[in-house]
Amino acid sequence: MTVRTQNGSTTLPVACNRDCGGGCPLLATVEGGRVMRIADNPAGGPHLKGCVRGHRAWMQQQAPERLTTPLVRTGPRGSGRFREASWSEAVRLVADGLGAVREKHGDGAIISLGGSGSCRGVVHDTVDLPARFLNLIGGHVEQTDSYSSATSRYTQPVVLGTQQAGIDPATLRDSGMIVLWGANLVDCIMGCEWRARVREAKRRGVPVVVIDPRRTTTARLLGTEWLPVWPGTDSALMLALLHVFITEGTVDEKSVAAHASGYAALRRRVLGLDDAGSGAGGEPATPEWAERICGVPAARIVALAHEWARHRPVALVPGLSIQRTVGGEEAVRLAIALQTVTGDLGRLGGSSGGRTWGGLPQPRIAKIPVPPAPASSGVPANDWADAVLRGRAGGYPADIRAAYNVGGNYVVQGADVAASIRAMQALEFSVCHDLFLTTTASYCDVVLPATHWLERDDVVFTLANYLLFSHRVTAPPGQARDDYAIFADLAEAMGCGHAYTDGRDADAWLRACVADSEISDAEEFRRSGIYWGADQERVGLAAFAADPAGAPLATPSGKVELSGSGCVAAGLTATPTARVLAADEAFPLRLVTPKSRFRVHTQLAEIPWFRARDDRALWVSPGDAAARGLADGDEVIVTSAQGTMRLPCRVTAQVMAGVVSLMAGVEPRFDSHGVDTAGSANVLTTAVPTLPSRGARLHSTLVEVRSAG
Ligand SMILES: Nc1nc2c(c(=O)[nH]1)N[C@H]1C(S)=C(S)[C@@H](COP(=O)(O)OP(=O)(O)OC[C@H]3O[C@@H](n4cnc5c(=O)[nH]c(N)nc54)[C@H](O)[C@@H]3O)O[C@H]1N2
Ligand SMILES: Nc1nc2c(c(=O)[nH]1)N[C@H]1C(S)=C(S)[C@@H](COP(=O)(O)OP(=O)(O)OC[C@H]3O[C@@H](n4cnc5c(=O)[nH]c(N)nc54)[C@H](O)[C@@H]3O)O[C@H]1N2
Ligand SMILES: [Mo]
Repeated sequence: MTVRTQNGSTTLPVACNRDCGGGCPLLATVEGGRVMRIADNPAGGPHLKGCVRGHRAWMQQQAPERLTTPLVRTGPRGSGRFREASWSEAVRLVADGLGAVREKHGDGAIISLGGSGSCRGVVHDTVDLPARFLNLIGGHVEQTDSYSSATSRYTQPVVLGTQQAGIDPATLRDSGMIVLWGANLVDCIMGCEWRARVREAKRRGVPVVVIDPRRTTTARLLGTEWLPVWPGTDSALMLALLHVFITEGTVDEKSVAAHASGYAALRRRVLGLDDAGSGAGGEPATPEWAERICGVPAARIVALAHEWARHRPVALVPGLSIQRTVGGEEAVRLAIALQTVTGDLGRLGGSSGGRTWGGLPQPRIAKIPVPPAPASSGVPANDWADAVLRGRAGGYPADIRAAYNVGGNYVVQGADVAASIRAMQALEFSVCHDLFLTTTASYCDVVLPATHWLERDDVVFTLANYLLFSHRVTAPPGQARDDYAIFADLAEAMGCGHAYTDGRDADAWLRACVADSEISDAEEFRRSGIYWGADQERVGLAAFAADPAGAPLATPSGKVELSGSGCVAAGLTATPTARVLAADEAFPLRLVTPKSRFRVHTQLAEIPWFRARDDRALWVSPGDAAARGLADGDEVIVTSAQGTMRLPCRVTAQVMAGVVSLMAGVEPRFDSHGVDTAGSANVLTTAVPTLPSRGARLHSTLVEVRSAG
């Protein structure tokens, strides 16, 4: 379907089917079957803008390193030695490998890994396609939650009774102040409308406070104030803000009585009137108390609280980072508590403090269905390696013997690379679909070449109230195939071909999904590339905020559970507490491992244009560098309880004292002593989860740094 033809080139709507969740409406210009350029689709309007990862996605699609044939492992696992195979041989080997594991160990000994690769397609979805296949062949161990948001997904329903408590970015038009709490919207996108809306608010004179241990691009470009905080200690800062609100009469007592349960206990705790106190020893959560725990000067905490009270409604927009920490559950509950006590929850211009993106329904459209499985069981993503290594004896629901990896590079992106490698070594059989020979693929027995999203027609879900049509604008290289087609062939080889396809190819599924949607004009959707849901200015929980008795929450009290028995039943403390990361003598520095704007996790890392701009150094603050005799560019050794790496450091005031930062997503390269020389963040992280959610704590790592010289 051609939108515009000019000088022999064709321009078609496309959209990244990627994990940043940007939902960026893009236009690809194609000449002679090759994508020449990608730009923003004007149909997205003035606020929806893509980023370098989308505008240059063709570089990934055209990369010479793309896999073009099936590969069968010939060397030891991880050696990267493979031979090429035909599709028919590769499909037979996978069918035989999975069949042998099922025969020997029963159904459900196969774990599904990955999924983020293309996780936003109606048809080409790297979470649902393997699940559909694995459930048809007897079941599998599925990932019950992701690395991204397990802690928030666990905690938010306890407090709010729902996952749907976000806001549409356009509602920032009504905000008096915006607090980006661990949210790096410029680099991470997570909804491509946010940046423009925050920028507009800033131009209007609205204060935009960025709370982050790093002075991020977001702090520099969108912020009016950077408030550095030690990672994994946000709950202390939040309690101290509550302290100022409570002691200075900012709390809207009437609104709190109508909307919240357990405020009295929270208040007692914050004021230190409880034996337990907020911290240890019944101390009140004063700004001075918090300063010692979170590194933010008490005066700045008080100033922030004052500014907050003056500029309501305040939109508190949390990143996912604050919950990917030890005690992240507390940050989730306290962010909601801040919005509840000030009365900005569910109010236009405010927010619930809960997960902001993906927190509201998307337009209705059917997806390729995942059938129920006879023997499925689940393991949280963060636990996958431990589950493989310890199985039932370790309390997991299955003894796992095989891994099916689609759209993930978990050996690199999972916490604790050494444990992940041990887990991959322990498997009897493993298979991977990917576009590239990743580290994870190098540990698999069979690797199958998959297509890029530019090579497929699909509808892409966004985290907002619109859908995107993404056209197939170019052909895959060599013999690369869609994951759907690969699974269809495998299912056929394993005797459930028709059950998998229902007689449809991927395009027929896409037509069926679009037909089963709220989109009335499918042709127009394909032409413009965008379908807008009815309301673009939704405020989650608005009905509850307006009428708490008439539209109660699905919590035991029908209200926001600030504290109480519902929290205890979920394994949380009755009242929120400062459960924080505390540095120790052996490892006095706190490491954060955020996302690079030039990568999607491990993707794009080796594409020359991106590689040239990528920052792979360890950020060290000037004070911490001086204390260790480090100069900018020096090679350093970084150690944690998990591992060791050697890499250059960057001495920069963009990271606060006491914190070091290394962007996640680099493939490890070990020297003969087992020291990573590439700067692969998860060599240092631990897979010990934060409890009770069992979420990842990838931003809670303690390290020491010394000169390598
Ligand atoms: N460019 C790019 N964008 C992405 C992705 C990507 O790989 N690349 N991945 C996407 C995915 S899957 C997700 S889940 C989201 C991730 O979203 P996030 O988890 O929000 O992203 P991070 O970069 O890990 O962290 C965001 C910011 O929080 C800061 N931070 C770290 N720990 C803490 C803390 O304890 N407290 C506070 N206040 N700040 C902290 C970091 O310095 C960083 O600047 O991003 C999405 N967007
Ligand atoms: N230290 C640290 N580690 C982290 C994080 C952190 O903040 N710090 N963040 C965590 C988060 S939030 C997440 S979501 C995870 C993500 O971790 P992963 O899910 O492992 O992310 P990627 O490295 O992007 O791996 C996706 C793979 O899918 C492939 N792929 C892309 N499209 C397709 C497709 O259509 N089909 C197939 N078969 N493959 C495809 C890509 O080539 C890539 O190899 O990382 C986590 N790891
Ligand atoms: Mo994520």
